[in-house]
Amino acid sequence: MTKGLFITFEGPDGSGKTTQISRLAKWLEERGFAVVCTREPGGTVAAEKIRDIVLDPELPIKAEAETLLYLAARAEHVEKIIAPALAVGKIVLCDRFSDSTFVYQGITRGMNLEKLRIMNTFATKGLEPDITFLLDGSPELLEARRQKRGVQDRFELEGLAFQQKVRDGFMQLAREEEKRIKVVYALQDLDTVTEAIMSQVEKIICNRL
Ligand code: Z5A
Repeated sequence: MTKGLFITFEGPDGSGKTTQISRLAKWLEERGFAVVCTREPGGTVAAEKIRDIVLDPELPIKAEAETLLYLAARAEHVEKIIAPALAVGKIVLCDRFSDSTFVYQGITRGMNLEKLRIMNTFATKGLEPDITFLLDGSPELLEARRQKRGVQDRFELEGLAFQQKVRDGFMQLAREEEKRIKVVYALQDLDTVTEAIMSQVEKIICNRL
């Protein structure tokens, strides 16, 4: 492929994004594609430092400041990692991106969505994913997975009502952008989820080659 492919993974915490990214990366690499796996907030030294701040449950931050920190991390990440990889034809698999801002800071925290979209475009210079996999599942069942992990970040401590708002927010975005955002039911066995994702990626790659 001459132009890279930008694939993002979204969904509630613990929905299996990280697991599916590593499975998809392995599958793509075995087929000879150059893959970059990355995450938000994070991906660069500065953005990882911002990650430590925004996910610290003992460091309360106002919604406005939190939003700006996520966007600052994204601006760094796009400029230094994502855009350069796409420019040389790599496939970028990113754990969360702009949709998380629209759901967590916008729909869930109540920041104005239109303003957020404008600020986000400033941070990304207009870069949008080619395809997004939304790993969806009921908050109660995902909560059981999260509890197994132990350590909780700022959002994990918010409770089930918050998680339901997050789920509804992602589904709202999926309805608005059904061509880009593919909903995959996360509470199936690992292989079934992976196959659903791989078949969509295969279709896109075949159309690009
Ligand atoms: N955030 C924001 O507010 N605004 C923004 O703009 C951005 C982010 C970019 C980042 O958290 C937080 O930042 C996030 C939103 C906010 N907060 N929340 N909530 P993070 O990066 O620390 O975590 P996360 O992205 O929310 O999730 P995660 O911990 O990385 O989980 P995951 O990647 O979705 O799941 P996993 O680690 O692959 O799987 C979780 C466990 O389930 C693990 O033990 C797996 O082995 C198991 N698993 C996965 N799939 C299956 C299946 N199919 N069956 C059985 N078990 C499974």
